[in-house]
Amino acid sequence: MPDYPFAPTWCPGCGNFAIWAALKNGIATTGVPSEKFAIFYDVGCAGDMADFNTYYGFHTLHGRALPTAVGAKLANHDLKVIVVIGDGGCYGEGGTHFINLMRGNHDITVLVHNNHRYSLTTGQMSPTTEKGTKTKSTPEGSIEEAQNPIALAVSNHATFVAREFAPDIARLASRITQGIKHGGFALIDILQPCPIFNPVQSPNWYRERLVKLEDEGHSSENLEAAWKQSMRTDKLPIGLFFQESKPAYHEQVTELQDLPLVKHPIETVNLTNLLKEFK
Ligand SMILES: Cc1ncc(C[n+]2csc(CCOP(=O)(O)OP(=O)(O)O)c2C)c(N)n1
Repeated sequence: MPDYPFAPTWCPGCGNFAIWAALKNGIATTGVPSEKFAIFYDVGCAGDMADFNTYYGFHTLHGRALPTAVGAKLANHDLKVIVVIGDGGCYGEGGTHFINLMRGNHDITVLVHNNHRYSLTTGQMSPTTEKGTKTKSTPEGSIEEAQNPIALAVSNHATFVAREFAPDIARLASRITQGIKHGGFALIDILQPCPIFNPVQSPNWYRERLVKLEDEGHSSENLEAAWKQSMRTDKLPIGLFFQESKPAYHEQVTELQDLPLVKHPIETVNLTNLLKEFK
């Protein structure tokens, strides 16, 4: 039996190694003690990070890392809450949760390990797979159009929308720090090479297409410009598409104004009067 935490089981060359390093670095740079973090891991190769980390956390299934993280944040909003999830989990299985977390501006940093495949299940198409791609589940080429998560987030009230490239660890780490400090919903869609189940979208494939938003004169305060950048097909922009400051969900709940829910005194509730209302 190996000592805990276990050594990573990811394949050689997997982008998850870089994201793992960037996450730990990004957390450390916030200066917030690590015991103040709670990380919610989804199913898949991305979520297997649960076995290799020593932060507080919870390993969930099929997109449910998102609502579970919301529950934890509302129970104890003193925590910094992070979700580690694949593109299949976030944009497919948990797609409706994803949409509603953005609408609520829940103060959660969502790291989507976007390898454009369901990789743990050995490379089936995911919502971000390009139309026409041959995978194990689409031997004649996928029929559906690919989802555009950045455009979806920009148009659906997300208050922090970023895309980064996994192998650029230092840049990703500082974006993660920024997302954690944002104080509202933060999406970081991370382009993650998967050399085994998606060898076409290799690090070099990405490098030929990436442009940095800051080199394009982009202002992250401009929603319309963020939309235009998110819809580009000539290049693949990385960086901060959009950020705005708005109250987070827990800041708008009257009962949570004074104290986190877990610190509220537990009082004996007399159910008699309450039950009378149902007679
Ligand atoms: C009920 C159930 N349905 C389906 C699966 C298979 N399954 C395991 S991981 C996964 C999705 C992983 O894809 P993604 O979220 O993109 O993460 P990745 O593995 O690529 O990091 C699926 C569908 C399962 N384990 N249980």
